[in-house]
Amino acid sequence: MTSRSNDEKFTILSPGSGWHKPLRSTTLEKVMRAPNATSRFSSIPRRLGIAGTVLFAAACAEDKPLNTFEPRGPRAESIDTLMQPIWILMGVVFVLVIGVTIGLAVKNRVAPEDYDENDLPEQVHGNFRLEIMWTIAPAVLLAIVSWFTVDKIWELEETNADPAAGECRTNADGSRSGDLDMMVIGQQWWWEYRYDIDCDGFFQDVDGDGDIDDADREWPLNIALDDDDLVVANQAVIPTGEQVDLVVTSRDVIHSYWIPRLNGKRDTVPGRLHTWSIEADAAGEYNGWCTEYCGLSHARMRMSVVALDGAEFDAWLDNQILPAEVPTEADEDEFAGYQLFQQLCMSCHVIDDGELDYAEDFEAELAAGAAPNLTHLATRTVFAGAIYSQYAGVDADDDDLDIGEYFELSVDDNDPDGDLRLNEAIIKRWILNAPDQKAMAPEDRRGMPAFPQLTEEDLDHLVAYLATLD
Ligand code: HEC
Ligand SMILES: [Cu+2]
Repeated sequence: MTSRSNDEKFTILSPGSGWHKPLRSTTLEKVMRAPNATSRFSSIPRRLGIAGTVLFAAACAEDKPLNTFEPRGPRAESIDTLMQPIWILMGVVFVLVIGVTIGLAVKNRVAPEDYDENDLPEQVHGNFRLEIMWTIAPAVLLAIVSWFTVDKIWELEETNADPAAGECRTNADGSRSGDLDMMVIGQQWWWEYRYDIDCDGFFQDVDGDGDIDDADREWPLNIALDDDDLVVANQAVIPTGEQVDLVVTSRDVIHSYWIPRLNGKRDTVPGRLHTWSIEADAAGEYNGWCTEYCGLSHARMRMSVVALDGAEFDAWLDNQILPAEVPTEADEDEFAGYQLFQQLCMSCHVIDDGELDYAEDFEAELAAGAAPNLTHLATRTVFAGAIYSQYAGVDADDDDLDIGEYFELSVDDNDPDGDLRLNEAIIKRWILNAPDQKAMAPEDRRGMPAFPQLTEEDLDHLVAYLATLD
């Protein structure tokens, strides 16, 4: 390396030379003396002002379904309580560090007319006391923060007590006791929920040794999962004011489950069973978004959790566990739709008419292993990874309606007293060409294929049939 001239060395140290390459002092002087030097710097506060206003305005949005700062359940609340003082602490540290830095720079500024290129700052080795201080202070702060954080992590891991024998969310005599356990299965690019309604866990005795143990859980999910559990897709319904314990996992790649208003995130990892929980204080719809990049339609993999008050939830559950009704030949359209569905759709979708053995009847048809269970499709307000509202009230002919609009509408559409019907146009469009609505790879058995052969009449029949699935 060639040695630099004195001039160059000096320039690196000189005040104001924050540019990424050393300027020769002559250039520096030119910049500092340039007539527009002051206006150049005075625009910085203005820019900061604009950036601040934009950030502030963005935070003022009315509808913030993904806002962690507006917790709606004890778990999210508890995270928020931890986060608030940490934000304040970080704010104080930020202001102190930046303030002192700017303050010192301003204090030691040299006016251009006093600038003397031979006036070197005093060369010091350092300040031992200061250095010790700013090593210890952050360490102490971080230790305090981590103490409370680790404590919170344990707290968030707490699950409900295991149900006593014979005590279950839905007892055989119709009574309700015990807590609700739910399995969440991430999937490219939608969510499956399994309700352990008989309180025997999510797995079944595959090897027939009279015990549900790790050996049973090691089977591929499709085979290991309990046939008797209630299976729904994309929209989970939970009772308000009750902690619902979750077991989260995935059928393909790593996803992450996150309903910001109800709890933090938990990754869903294939082959692993992670515990988590959600709880909502009040009835309503709570939305989330897959937060681990999972391929093509990651951005369109949302979640919807609807919390209903106790009695309403029980009614919902009573209905969900009923098998789907098979239309009779008297209902011509529905019956035609049913037949079409059997031909074209049953290779992937499950509609449980009471006769079905989930594990036996559906070998892994898709690489991903399954498609949404449609048994009570019409009782959900959303479909396709919760990106579309299923209900009319949406302008059915408007192709340009964006996701945000569907999203807003799906909240209102959840009104059980509302005058709702399936949004036929949107569902037909989906059936006809799903990959056009949501990027998928059906040729790689990930997602739903298009059915260009279907006529308008076929679609009418299919939708008539799907509408009976309530
Ligand atoms: C090759 C497998 C496959 C076939 C065949 C198939 N689907 Fe699908 N279907 C899927 C998958 C996978 C999804 C989930 C796509 C997503 O949201 O990412 C889906 C989603 C849906 C949904 C939305 C459900 C929800 O809860 O999100 C409906 C409705 C639907 N399909 C109807 C049909 C109909 C009607 C047919 C027959 C004409 C059909 N599907 C054939 C795989 C299939
Ligand atoms: Cu995902």
